[in-house]
Parts: sequence; structure tokens; C-alpha cells
Amino acid sequence: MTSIIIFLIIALIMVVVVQIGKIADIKGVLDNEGEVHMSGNDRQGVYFMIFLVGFMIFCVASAYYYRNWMLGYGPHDSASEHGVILDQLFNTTLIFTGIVFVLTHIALFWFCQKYKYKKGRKALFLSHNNTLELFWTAIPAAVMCFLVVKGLTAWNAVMADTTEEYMEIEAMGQQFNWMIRYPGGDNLLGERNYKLIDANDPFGQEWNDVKNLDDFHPSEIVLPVNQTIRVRITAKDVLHNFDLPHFRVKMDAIPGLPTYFVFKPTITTEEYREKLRPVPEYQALADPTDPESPMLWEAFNYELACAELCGYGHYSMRRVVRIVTQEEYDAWEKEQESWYNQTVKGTDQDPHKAKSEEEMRLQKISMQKEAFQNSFSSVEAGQTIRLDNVKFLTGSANLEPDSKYELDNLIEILTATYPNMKVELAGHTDNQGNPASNQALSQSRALAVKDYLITNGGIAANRLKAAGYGDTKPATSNDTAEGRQENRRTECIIISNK
Ligand SMILES: [Cu+2]
Repeated sequence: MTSIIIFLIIALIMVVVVQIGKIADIKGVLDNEGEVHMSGNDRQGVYFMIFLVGFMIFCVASAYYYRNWMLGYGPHDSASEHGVILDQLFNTTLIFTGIVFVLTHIALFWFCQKYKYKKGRKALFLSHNNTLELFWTAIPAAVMCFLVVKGLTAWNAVMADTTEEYMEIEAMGQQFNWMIRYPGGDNLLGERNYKLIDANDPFGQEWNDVKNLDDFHPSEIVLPVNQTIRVRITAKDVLHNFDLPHFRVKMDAIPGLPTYFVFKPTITTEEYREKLRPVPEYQALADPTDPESPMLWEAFNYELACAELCGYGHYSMRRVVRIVTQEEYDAWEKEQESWYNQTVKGTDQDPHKAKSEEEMRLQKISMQKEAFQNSFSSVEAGQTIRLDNVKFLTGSANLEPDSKYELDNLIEILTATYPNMKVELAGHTDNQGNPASNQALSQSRALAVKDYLITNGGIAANRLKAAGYGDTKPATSNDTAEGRQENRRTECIIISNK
């Protein structure tokens, strides 16, 4: 509503101005102008000249005033290798267009002043002039050719896909943020498929592809200095534009058509701040309302922007980019947790779920081994070590498959650590059922363990004694289920260690 009113006011003012002009014309005719008209022309000729001088001074002064804020000049020299080429290209273009700009403006206003109406002066009628035609065609053509060739050369140099070793990251634009993906330890980005995109898998990464398992999605973009970076640029919804102004990197992010940009940052964030430090413009407070806030140069950060007007939240696509030394980068990378580990591992989406369970089982077994070895750290005759992980199938003397890990650990103790140790293998049951059959079961279980050690470990039979105690030596009360569980056990009692 407000804008309509403003528009109407402007339109009305224009109508009024035109009407006043008409009145002035009519008045001139009525007054039979002559002298009046002439002095008006002189005055306007002077105005033109004043405007010309003022305008030129304004152009030069404003460029001078803002020089330390402009990219491509002084403290804002390019922070990437290829950016230097682009800056040169811009400067060359600026020199040519600058000359044309100054000359045409001088000519325009000077001519208005010089050829203002004069009584009796007639315009020169020039139908054709070959020399002039040649000049104003040939000179712009030559300049254009020069600029285009230079531009193409620069484009080819900047856009040549690198053969050098590079680190590839992916930037995916979406309304309204940049999703960033790093390759992780293997330095390779995993495969992705847009059909897999959902809340848990924003890039649509194929979890079957092991290259994906270490890819991580950091909240901050950190890159090592002097390292070639290839950015794979994609978009999820509409057109975005990946813009790193300080590195002169700018490339459209197009849904369905991956693009890329290769660049090498040459100045770390810290070094860039040091460059800004002596510049007077950056000595001010970053937040003028807060006297505690850092100086502008201290608060400087490289940034990633979206340079395509992609919707209402377009501005919020800004992300901070930090350029650091290789050591700092390595430390940072180590801290990053892969998206797979964070979000996918062990869920229904995880094709490696089964495998991870196996890994976890092996991890558990290796922890058991450590604990078991520790229980043998000091050995005296008579000492009893419970074989907690030796288990039998219910009511039988058949070992459960996983018992072998503990028995293998025991074999290692008896061969490598204490090759002379003699032990008793003692079987115990709870007090349920018939004492005689409990005794027989515990005896055959102890024998089963002894057999295993002889058969699989080559332990001499005379170092091993198997004894069944049935329910006669409970470790705890048989009144509860937990107590009875505790009492069903196999023990290794040290007889001697000589
Ligand atoms: Cu955008």
C-alpha cells in the first residue's frame, strides 16, 4: 500500500514538473523571448560544466574513499592462486572502460556547452565519412578482441580441471543453507543418489559404498592453506550460486547438473586479519554499540555466500570459511565425526548393521581377553580364577561356541606366560536336582575343559587336573536365581607355578 502511494506521489510530481515546463514555454512565446532565451542557454551551459567537474571529482573521490573496502585492491588482494589472474583481467578491463568513461562524459557535457543555441549558427550536415567510420569501428573492435582473448585465456587457466592432487569437498545448495560434505580419512567422496535423500541422509549417500562411511558434514568450512581444493557444487531445489568472494570463486549450483570449481587458498584467515590490521578503516569496533567487541580486522572472516537470489531466506545462506595451516586442519579433521557414525550406524538404514554387530562382538572378546590376563597378574598356589565366559549348553557337558575365546586365552597363559603352571579345573553346579547327577555333570564339564586344553592347546595332561564338585561348594546362596547362576561355574585353581 505504502509503495503504491509513493509511486502515485512521484507520478504526480512528474506531471506537475511537465506542466510547469509547458507554462514556461507558453510564457516565452508570449514574451517574444529573444534575450531571455539566450541567457537561459548560457546559464545551463555553465551548469553542465559544473556538473561535469563535480561528477568527475565525485567518481574519483568515492573510489579513493572506499579503496580499502574494495576487493582486488590493497588489503583485499586475492586470497587464492587463480584469483590473481582474474584480478588482472578486471584491472585491464577497468583501464579501458575507465578511459572511455572519462572521455565520453567530457565530450557529452562539453558539447552541450559548446554547441548550445546561437542565433544564426547552423548545424553541419555530414552525410558520410569513411575515415570516421573506420576509426570508431576499428578501435572498439581491436579493444574488444584484446579483452575477449585475454578473458578466454584466463577462463581456460582458471577452469582447467586439475591434474594435481586435490582434496574434494561437496557443497550442496538448498533453501536456505549450504550443506557441506568432506571426504574424511580416505579422501574420497562416496557415491550418492538423489532418490535416497531424506532427513537422515541429506545428500542421499549410498551407505553400501564404503567411501561414504567416513564422509562428514561439518557446520563450519575449514580448509588447509596452499592445498588444491576441488568443490563439487550441486543444488537440491532451485538455482543457487557458490560464491567465495575473497578467493574469486563463483559458480552456479544447478539442480541435476553438478558443476565444480578448483582453487588453492594462499592466505590463512589469521594472515588475512594481519593484513587488515594496519588499515585505518579496520581499526573501528566490529559492533559500535559494544565497546567490548573486537576490532573489525580481528572479526574478519572469509565467507561463503549464495550469489543467486534464491528466495526469501537467501541471505541466511552465509557460512564462515576458515583457512588454516595443514597441522590445524589435520587436528580439526580428526575431531569430526562421520555422518554415518552419527546418524546412520546401527539404524535400519545401515546396511553394515550386521557387520557392526560382529565388530562389536570381537571388540567385546578382546576386552574379555585383557581382563582375563589381568586376573593372572599375580599368581600364587591356591588362587582361584573364575572362568566367567566358559559356558555349557543346559544340562550337558558341551561347551557353548563362544567359550573357546576364554579357553584360548587360558591356553595362551599356560603356554606363553606360565609354561610350568599346573592347574585344577573345577566344575560346580547349583543345588537343583539330584546331588549325584550334579556331581557327575560337574565332573564331565571339568573334563570337557581339560580335553579342550589338551586337544587345542597341546597342554600336557599332567599339568591339568579335572575335578567335579557338584553342589558341594556353592560360591553363594542357592536361594535366588541369580545366586544359582553364580554357583554354576567353572574355576581354574592354581596348584603350582614351578
Ligand atoms: Cu541460494
